[in-house]
This record gives sequence, structure tokens and C-alpha cells, in this order.
Amino acid sequence: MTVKNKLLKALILGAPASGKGTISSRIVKKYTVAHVSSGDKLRDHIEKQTDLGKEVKKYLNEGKLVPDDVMIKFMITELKKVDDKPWLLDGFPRTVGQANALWKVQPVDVVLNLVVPFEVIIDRVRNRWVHLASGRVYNIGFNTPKVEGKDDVTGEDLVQRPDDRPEAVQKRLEIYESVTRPVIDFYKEKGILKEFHGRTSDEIWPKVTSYLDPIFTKF
Ligand code: G5P
Ligand code: MG
Repeated sequence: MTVKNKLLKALILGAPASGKGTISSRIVKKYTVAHVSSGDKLRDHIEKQTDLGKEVKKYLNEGKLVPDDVMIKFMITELKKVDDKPWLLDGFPRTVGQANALWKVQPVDVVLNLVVPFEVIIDRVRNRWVHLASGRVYNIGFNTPKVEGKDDVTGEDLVQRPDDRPEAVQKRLEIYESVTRPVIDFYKEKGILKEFHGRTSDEIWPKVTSYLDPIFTKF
């Protein structure tokens, strides 16, 4: 597909820990596009103890979805802040209700869906460390931080996500199967979904660039 004379609006979908954040950061480095991650934004609110942060904390910690009304209002407001730029949305929408609400205010052009086997995912979350302020993410053995426990850019502490505990991961995967999978069908029916299969982000990345290169050069 080609998109001319307009700002690309793209989504990245995939199960928890399928590499949405990892692939998004590579997309942002290669193409001019703003990365908007619902999970990173919510974690930032929790860290800063805002009213929203206090409201959503228990959902994130337990691996449950934040209710649609809260999420839709929050993300539509966040997207308005970047509507003069091309954007890549990560983590939203996650329910068909959210997908419908987004489609009404901003139909999207491209949807990337990462398909990674579940056993690979379970292994990854055990070794994930994050820098909360930036959303930068590390994995011991894959992209190990230069100094153990410290962010490469700021030198600040890395933390493990509370929802990376095994019981919360299990919950997130169950919710993904039952509630988020229909979102994939929503975009399939619109004819704008492209799937990328692989066991590693390095295997998936060249497939993503082959797909995105012609789309971005048409701008
Ligand atoms: P999030 O933050 O959207 P998830 O569960 O969808 O959370 P997550 O965990 O952020 O997704 P990811 O972004 O898909 O995963 O993956 P990633 O962080 O890039 O990679 C995972 C790990 O694997 C990292 O450590 C990375 O370094 C490593 N890795 C990547 N590639 C490889 C590889 O090839 N090899 C190896 N060895 N490692 C690799 O949402 C969190 C919560 O926020 C709420 C919910 O409570 C949700 O549970 N929320 C919403 N609630 C309702 N509606 C919404 N729209 C919501 N959005 C967020
Ligand atoms: Mg992520």
C-alpha cells in the first residue's frame, strides 16, 4: 500500500513481550515517526503518582486491562498531542471497543502484528529490565545493559516490571488470547493488517523494514 501527502498512522500489535517496544524503537530510529506506547505512558503516571497513575496501578500490577472508558479518553487525548506527526501506536487498541473508538477519530493506515511463540515470550519476561522514565528496555543476553542494573543513556537504575511476575504474565497472556485477539480480526477485515512471524526481534526486523521501506519512501 502507499500513503501519499498524509501523515502515516500506524499500529503495532502483538502478545505481551512479543517485542513491540523493541521493534518500535528500531522503527523510530530508521523512520521519522513518533512512538506512542500506552503501557509506557501508564507506567510513567504510576511512577509520578498522578491521579490516573493511582487509578490504574492495580490493573497493571495484576496484569489486567485498564477499563475501556479510562483508556479511550486517555489515549485519544495523548494522540491529539501528536496529530501533526506520523505516529506508531503500541499497546492501544487492545479491545474491539478501543479499536472502534480509535477508528472513529483516526482511521489508521498500517497495522503490524508480531507473532512470536508463547514459550519464547515466557523466557523473555524473566530477563527483562526497564528504564521507567524513557521506556528503554533491556534483556539479559539479548540487549544486556552496559553496566548491570543501569540505563545505558542516563546511568539511572533499571527496574523489573511488577507485571513480569509469572502469575501476572499468565494473566496477561490469557487476556491477550480472549480479549485482544479479536482486535487482529478487526484490522484483518479492514485489509490493513500485516503479520510478521519469528522467534527473535532480529529475525522479524528485516521483514518489517522490507514492508515499511516502500510505504515511507512514498511520503
Ligand atoms: P504494555 O506495556 O503494552 P504488553 O504486555 O503488551 O505491555 P510488553 O510487555 O511491553 O507488552 P513488548 O513491548 O511487546 O512487551 O515487548 P518488548 O518490551 O519489546 O520485549 C520484551 C522483552 O524481550 C524485553 O526485555 C526485550 O529486550 C526482550 N526481547 C525483544 N526481542 C528479543 C529477542 O529477539 N530475544 C530476546 N532474548 N529478548 C528479546 O501494557 C502493560 C499493561 O498496561 C495496561 C495493561 O494493564 C497492560 O497489562 N494497558 C492497557 N490496558 C487496557 N487497554 C490498553 N490499551 C492498555 N495498554 C496498556
Ligand atoms: Mg512494550
